[in-house]
Amino acid sequence: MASPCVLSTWSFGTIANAAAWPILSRGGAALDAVIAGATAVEDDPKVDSVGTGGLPDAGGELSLDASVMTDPANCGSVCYLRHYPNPAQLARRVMEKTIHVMLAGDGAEDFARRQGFARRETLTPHARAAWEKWQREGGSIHGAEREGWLPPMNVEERYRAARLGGASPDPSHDTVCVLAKDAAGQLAGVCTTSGLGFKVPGRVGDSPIIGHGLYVEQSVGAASATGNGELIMGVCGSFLAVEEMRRGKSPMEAIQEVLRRVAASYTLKADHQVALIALRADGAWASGSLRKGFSHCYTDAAGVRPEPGQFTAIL
Ligand code: SD4
Repeated sequence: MASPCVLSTWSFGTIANAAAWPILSRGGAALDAVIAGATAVEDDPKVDSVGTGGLPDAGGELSLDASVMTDPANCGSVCYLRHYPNPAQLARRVMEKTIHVMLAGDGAEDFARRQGFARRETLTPHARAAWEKWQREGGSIHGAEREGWLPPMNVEERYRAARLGGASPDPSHDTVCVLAKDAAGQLAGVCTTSGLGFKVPGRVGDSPIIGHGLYVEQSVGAASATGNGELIMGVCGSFLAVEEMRRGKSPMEAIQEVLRRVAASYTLKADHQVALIALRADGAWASGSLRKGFSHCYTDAAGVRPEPGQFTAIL
């Protein structure tokens, strides 16, 4: 019997792990556990970067992206999903009920309706107010299309600064990635987000794209990424991390290689952030980020560990 564990991103990873761990600890499947973890964060209206409560795009509309994976032949995703609050569950339906991997926009919404998902208002008054404030302060679709514009990012750090008495924080935008291993030794992963705050309408990031926001291969391991999707997509971040583990690297070395590749491939801006978590098939795991401010939550039979990321590439 394997030792079950679950690893997720950011401080709200504690919410994901609290929902996933009871499933794992009673011998349940990693896939059920990661979906339960993702759903718990999607359903928390206080998390303004995932599911209900997420910040909208520059046009004031909330669109959600998610992917789920257990192996190359078993993955699914949805992107640009509006009015349905649980993209991770819908991504699982795409994986299990269709011959396809990815559904987008209107088609994904029609599929959700046919699958019996309830259409709901997902934009909360709080998220709408944040968008209105952004507009009052000069934000616009035109501005969002401007070269050099950068959506609010790396915000946990700013929240911490604000709590310590600094200026009020920028709006948050962080993705929940959940990787788990169950008692049968099976791996599963999910990645779910509302994407970057006030993004250009129609923009889709790394999270729902297999190999970018998430990659899982049973015999090797799992990896998932968060941060500026545009930086993750150019290097196939999660696939690269799993590929490095396949070549014998530890989860930490694999993450470091991805971060090195990101730093070498882009002209980084001060606010750019990329972070990854990785879980190898034998249960070894790691987390790391380009810049400080990242945190993860790891849970196993010994308890819950909400901790800062283990490695920071640029101090
Ligand atoms: C995206 N990677 O849509 C997501 C956002 C994120 O921390 O993870 N923010 O680009």
